[in-house]
Amino acid sequence: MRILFHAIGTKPGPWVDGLRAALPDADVDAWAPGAAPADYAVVWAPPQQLLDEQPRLQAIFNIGAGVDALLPLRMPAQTLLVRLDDAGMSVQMAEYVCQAVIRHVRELDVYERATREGQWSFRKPLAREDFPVGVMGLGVLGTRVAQALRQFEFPVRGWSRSPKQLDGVRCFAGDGELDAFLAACRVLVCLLPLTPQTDGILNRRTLGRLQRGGYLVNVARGGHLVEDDLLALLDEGQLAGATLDVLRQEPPPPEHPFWRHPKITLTPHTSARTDRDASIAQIAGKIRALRRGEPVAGVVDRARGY
Ligand code: NDP
Ligand code: OXD
Repeated sequence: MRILFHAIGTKPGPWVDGLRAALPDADVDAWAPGAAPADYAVVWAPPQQLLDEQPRLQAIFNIGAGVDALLPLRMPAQTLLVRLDDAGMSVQMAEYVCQAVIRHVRELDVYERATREGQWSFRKPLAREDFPVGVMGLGVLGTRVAQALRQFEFPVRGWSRSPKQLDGVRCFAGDGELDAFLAACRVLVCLLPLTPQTDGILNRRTLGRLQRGGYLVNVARGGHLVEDDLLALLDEGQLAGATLDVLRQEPPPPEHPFWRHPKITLTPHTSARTDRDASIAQIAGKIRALRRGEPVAGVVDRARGY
């Protein structure tokens, strides 16, 4: 069995060594143009050339949860496309989103600014019941995030494509229930995959339906957000602020208004990082299962887009 590794912006050495250790009977190499035919590829945002040169791949393992960079590429219909499920990401995402929501509701940024200016003064605490949080996307990550927010006793709502039942979470489903979901939220967390249906879904119309003084946490993909609409809604006071981990262009150009906007907290696509050891263990387990002819979790439905 032969495996190729290629991930843009990532040194291949530790991944290749890790895959060799996890699958001692496999021949594992970093991909280079003209590489000998392989059975599996482990990738992040590969070039079309890799797929064109490797038409016999049985499965392509994406070392992330989102497959939006892979789906536009040409590949044989029978090649399985497999995403990471969780592999250490959901706990990180829960930490990140909870800190963003808590930071906003406890006004920690206001306190930080005040103490830096030498002020030691208290503010009337805000009630978490006044901050219903809506999680868009109740998949592997969204479910864990919704459960973590419940632990802090926030009212939690969720929205997904198909109906869900989650303990303590008021669930909405489908386009028909989107407006009712938004109206029931003051804080909105985006954990949707980027697909033709969800591209630009965070826009003036949808964000304008949140309860006034709303707050946005986008940890999914920059393509979900219409950036000018966010700026306008912040100026108008419809939204109180936003925490953005993802942007349409990463990094944004130096003149981008988000860098210095007082109501926007920006992080560099770091809310849930790929955990190399956990990912290698998961991918190796799936390769072993496929070789035994067993089904594996996390196979992407290409028509659905996630
Ligand atoms: P999943 O595929 O497990 O879950 C996706 C969820 O979105 C599902 O609940 C699905 O509904 C719902 N959904 C999809 N399309 C629609 C739609 N048109 N309308 C309503 N709901 C929809 O994904 P994950 O939870 O694993 O990951 C979510 C995204 O998070 C990734 O695609 C990636 O873009 C992003 N991500 C960002 C990271 C970062 O560091 N910033 C790290 C990791 C992931 P249903 O359940 O009905 O299918
Ligand atoms: C992912 C990501 O999708 O890192 O895993 O954004």
